[in-house]
Amino acid sequence: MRKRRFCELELAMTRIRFTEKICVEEEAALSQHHSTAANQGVPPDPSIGAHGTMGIQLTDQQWSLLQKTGILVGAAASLHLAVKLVKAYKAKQREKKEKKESADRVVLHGFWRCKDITPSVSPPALRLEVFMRLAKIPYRLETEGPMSKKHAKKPWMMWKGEEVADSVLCIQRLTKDFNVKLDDKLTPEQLATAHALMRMTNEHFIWPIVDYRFFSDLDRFAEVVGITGWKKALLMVPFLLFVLPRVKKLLYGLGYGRFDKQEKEEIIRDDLKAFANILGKKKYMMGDSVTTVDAHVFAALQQCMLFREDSIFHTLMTKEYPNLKEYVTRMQSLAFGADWPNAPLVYDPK
Ligand SMILES: N[C@@H](CCC(=O)N[C@@H](CS)C(=O)NCC(=O)O)C(=O)O
Repeated sequence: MRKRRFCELELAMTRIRFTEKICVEEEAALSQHHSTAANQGVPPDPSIGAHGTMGIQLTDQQWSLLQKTGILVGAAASLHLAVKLVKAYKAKQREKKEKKESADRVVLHGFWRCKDITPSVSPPALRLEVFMRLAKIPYRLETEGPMSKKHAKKPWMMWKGEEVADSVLCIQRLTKDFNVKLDDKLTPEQLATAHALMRMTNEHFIWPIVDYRFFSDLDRFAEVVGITGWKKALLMVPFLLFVLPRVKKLLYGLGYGRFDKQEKEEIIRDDLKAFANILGKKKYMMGDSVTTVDAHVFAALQQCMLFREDSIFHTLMTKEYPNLKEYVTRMQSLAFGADWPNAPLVYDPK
């Protein structure tokens, strides 16, 4: 829309410039004719400059240039509009198909798989997918779709013809609709602890992960998502120019981005120590049975294991708190089994 207005504005400006140029030329020709006529003592020829500054006479060359400009601008605007219409049509068709499909299974809008490494580099997308596997809910992962209409983020899901944004809201909705009993044995106090743990994981611990990923070892992240060689050179420029400044601003706004390296390492250590102490010798966060909060905690801790071996996350989880590394392995096999890490896009527990 903005581009079309810009094209129209360009066309109008071209016309104005043209008119101005021709008016100036005509005025000059007219005044030269008048002064020559006066010098010669003859009356000026009324046919010269008959249209004055209002009647614009274009030469053939000027007309043809104006027409060509108009045609080019018109063609570009029509092409832009056509592309927009085709995209809108395709999106509508996809939505229609997905609404139908979502009567029987969830369509999970997430990110691409990372071959031989991890099913997702997005903690929220991974937690939703893990939850569906723990609860045996059939789904299809859609990696090419748009961001959610409501939050402009991923993941989101199409379920029963409805778009549900936000992984936590998706989990709550599916728990209700599928009558998921993962947390049924938890006492109100345990439920509250699980809730606090879920919030700490999703609303706090996520930021050290994001910060480390983008500002301490971006090369490793590029490697994990399979962007290497010429693709990396090509994508790095827009990423450095547009994505990283946005993330930096976000982290600064949250406060985490204002800590120095040593302070950040203290925060990471304290959080991992808390996870390790809550887990203790248990198999899962809330006991020996898996519960919903494990989907949240696992999705975050698994991402920490993707960092290089000499990273603070990896070192702590391997050497100081090895129960966390074992937990990640246990959860991986419980949720994905043999599908780890190259899980198929469709999960059908039947
Ligand atoms: N609270 C949301 C967080 C989702 C989120 O932040 N997703 C990231 C990708 S991991 C995203 O879409 N970012 C794009 C953006 O913020 O523009 C959830 O749990 O689903």
